[in-house]
Amino acid sequence: MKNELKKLTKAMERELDSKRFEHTLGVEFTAAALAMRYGADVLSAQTAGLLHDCAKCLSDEKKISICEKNNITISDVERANPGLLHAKVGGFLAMSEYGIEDSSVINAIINHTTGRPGMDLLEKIIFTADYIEPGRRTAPHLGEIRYVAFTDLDQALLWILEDTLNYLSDGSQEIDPMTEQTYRYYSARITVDRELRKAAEAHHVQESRYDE
Ligand code: DGI
Ligand code: FE
Ligand code: FE
Repeated sequence: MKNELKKLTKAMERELDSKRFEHTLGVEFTAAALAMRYGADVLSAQTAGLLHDCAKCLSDEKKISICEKNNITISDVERANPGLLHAKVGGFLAMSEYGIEDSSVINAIINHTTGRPGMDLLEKIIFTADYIEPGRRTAPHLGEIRYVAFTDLDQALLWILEDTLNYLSDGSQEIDPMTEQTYRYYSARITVDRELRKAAEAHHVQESRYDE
């Protein structure tokens, strides 16, 4: 199985530009750590982390043509913002190109950008790892959310969704209805833990910085 990860790592190094490949390794590593913390399958977390952005460096035309050839529906928002399709297309390629059969790994890839109501543990782990991995530099509350992610995964999820919608609400990008649905679902079920946020703010986790 470890050989399998090695093969997938080589494939990602070929498929992705170097910045995206570094990010991918960061998500793999962070997903593994979160899986250890929350009792998810570590190898599944590594596999989903490695492959989550496997379609990120394809052109918009290519992503759209993969969808059209394989009966993957494209919503109006996705057609207008084909970047969003890298998650769905990534899930498809994980199956068709990279031999992944585990549906929980495939779902975690498909839902890593917008999330979805009722995510399972692995989906939450990949969604969160994508936001907090060490190479991520400029997300709001990054240091605080890194702390919270290892304390209470649902609190981290809610904070990430809140910040993502805030970031998108400047109007420059269209909001996928799924991003809003995910936020509404979790904000109805999870009460913000103010004490935890205060603890996270006090914790002052240094945001990682590295040369461009
Ligand atoms: O692929 P990554 O950059 O690692 O991360 P990602 O798959 O979460 O994609 C991140 C981008 O997706 C980020 O800039 C926010 C954006 N995003 C998330 N939800 C939506 C969205 N973009 C649009 N246009 N609409 C959304 O609802
Ligand atoms: Fe992504
Ligand atoms: Fe990513």
